[in-house]
Amino acid sequence: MTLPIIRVHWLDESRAFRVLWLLEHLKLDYEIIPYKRNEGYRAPDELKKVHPLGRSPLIELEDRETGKKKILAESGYIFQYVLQHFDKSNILSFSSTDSEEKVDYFLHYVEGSLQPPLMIEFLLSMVKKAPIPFPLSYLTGKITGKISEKYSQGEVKNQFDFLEGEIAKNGGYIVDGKLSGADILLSFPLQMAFERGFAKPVEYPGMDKWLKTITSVDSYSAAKQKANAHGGKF
Ligand SMILES: N[C@@H](CCC(=O)N[C@@H](CS)C(=O)NCC(=O)O)C(=O)O
Repeated sequence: MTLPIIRVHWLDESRAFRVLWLLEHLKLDYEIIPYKRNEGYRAPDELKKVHPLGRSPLIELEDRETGKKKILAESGYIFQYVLQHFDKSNILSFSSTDSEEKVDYFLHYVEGSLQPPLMIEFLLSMVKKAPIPFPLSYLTGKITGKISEKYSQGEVKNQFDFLEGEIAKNGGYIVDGKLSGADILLSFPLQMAFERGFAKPVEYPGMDKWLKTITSVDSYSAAKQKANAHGGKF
């Protein structure tokens, strides 16, 4: 089967990095179409010409014979599609259906359950850091602190405890003792959470070790190099 031309609409400093890593790991040829964040740290408007929501990642698949193009959005769906259609030598796949189903679950879990409380913590931290004059800063500090305390902080802990347990049960990986698309997709929110101080690596030694292990593969460095060559700050 001839593979289509794969183009990644890649936003710098974003979760789109995982798609580069996935494609590198599967040794697929692909092109990168880079976008820089604007002064408000949002994606530039050009991305809306590719998909109405204007978010990244997006992948564009072009049939080499007919020239017909397809745009795929949503990281979990992009992963599922790429793994299903392009991992023909089963580099990241499992022979067991149960394991494959677990991977699918995590591909939905990352954006559906893990990302929302992390996003809330991120937004609250931005408000805390904003140059708001006193006494308004006192008030916003109290409100953000309460939202974090009543919901997002506890929810992040809930998610992290769950993932620490999964890694312990699965031989140091998310699913059944080997690197899969689930590990690659989970890497970004967990790296960000540690970097931003929403969780501490010492409290999650399994996850800390897991991150070091999975990011030590060649495909990770190769994806970083590609991102850097396109002006990436990662
Ligand atoms: N659920 C989507 C989220 C996509 C998304 O929000 N991407 C961010 C990059 S981290 C983005 O494009 N942000 C720019 C913006 O919102 O303007 C996915 O999993 O792909």
